[in-house]
Amino acid sequence: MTDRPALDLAQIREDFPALNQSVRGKSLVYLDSGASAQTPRHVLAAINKFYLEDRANIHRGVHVLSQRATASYEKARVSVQEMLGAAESREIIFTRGTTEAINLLAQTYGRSELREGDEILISHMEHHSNIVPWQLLCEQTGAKLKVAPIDDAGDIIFEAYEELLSERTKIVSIVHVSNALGTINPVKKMIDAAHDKGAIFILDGAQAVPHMAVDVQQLDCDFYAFSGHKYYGPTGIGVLYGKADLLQKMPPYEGGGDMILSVTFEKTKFNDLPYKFEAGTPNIAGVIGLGAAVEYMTALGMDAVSAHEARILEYGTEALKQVPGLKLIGTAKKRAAVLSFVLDGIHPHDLGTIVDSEGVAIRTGHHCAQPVMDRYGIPATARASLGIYNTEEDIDRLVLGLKRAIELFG
Ligand code: 7TS
Repeated sequence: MTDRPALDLAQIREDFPALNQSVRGKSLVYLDSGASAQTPRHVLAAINKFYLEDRANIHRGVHVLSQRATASYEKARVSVQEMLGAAESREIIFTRGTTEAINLLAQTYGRSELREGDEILISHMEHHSNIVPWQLLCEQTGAKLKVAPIDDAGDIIFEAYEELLSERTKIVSIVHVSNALGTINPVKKMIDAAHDKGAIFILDGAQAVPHMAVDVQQLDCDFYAFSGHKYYGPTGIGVLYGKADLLQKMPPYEGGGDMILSVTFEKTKFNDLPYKFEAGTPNIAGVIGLGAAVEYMTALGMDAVSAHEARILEYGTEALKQVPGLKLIGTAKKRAAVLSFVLDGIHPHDLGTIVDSEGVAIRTGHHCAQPVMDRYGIPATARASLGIYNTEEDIDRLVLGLKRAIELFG
């Protein structure tokens, strides 16, 4: 652990225009990057350039603008490939986000590979987008959904996970970092255990990619999904990484333009990877913006990002522990970027409203992880989630807001 932040926080905060504003008469403190992060100028400039100079459709024009747009789009794919450590750029599929990536897997890989009696294993800390697509698939195929339990701290109980794995397990789909608890799962050993039983392993990396270096080849996961908007990129864009041999044998998700080589009424020949999974005109500006986000984060260095956020998380954990009546939900051994909590006698929604009146943005609710709330016997939590631009002062402002809530309700 370094003593001084390797990130230039003043410069970073300057890079994010939205942070430099007042809300409710106070300077904004943004502690909701887990829901959606802010956008740096570098990303805004790339999107602007596309719309101002290069706007055209991709993969189909001989003219200059189309060629420029295509080049920027495909350059972004290579940037994402390098960022994830994927072997080939054709293993990077652009989707609308994590949600679409997981639905794509359920409806293509899942529907073609699973039979009645097969099993899908998830965990008790999944986001709804890594639960519901599998429930739909179970209804369609007769497969069964199994759930690995978590302990009171919010760690997966590894022995129970191992016991749930069997020859019947065909798919394991697990969150890399929990959005509701902050738990960083021990995914390498979970992946190895799943592979030993012949199952494929999907990682939901929505809350991991913004906070830590990820290497899909080193992890040896079969698929990896994340969303651009939590990674300082645009909304409406995300990524599905998949091993080429698996993607190749999967049927397409949607039919349409760009995903075909030839079409007759008798027979359509599908395009090669990655285009087989990118039907229709894609979110070109979104992809280009995501590519710029990769450039921005790579220049900062993910090790520096992780070290900075770990320091703020530790500071925040200690600060929140001092607040009377506050209970942290999620105290796993390894955590990233999330401070989820409840406060005696004050509903999380009231807490959220009061700290908002102090200019502090946090999220309250079940965070699309209702089973996590059920596990702790609570309807909701208040959640402060960190990004690269957060500082100790942001935490101090949150604590002041919480104290104000206690004054009002206490
Ligand atoms: N998986 C995880 C772990 C998430 O945190 C989210 C979004 C998703 C999947 C879905 O991502 P999407 O971009 O496709 O919507 N999580 C949150 C959150 O914690 N607060 O708002 C959205």
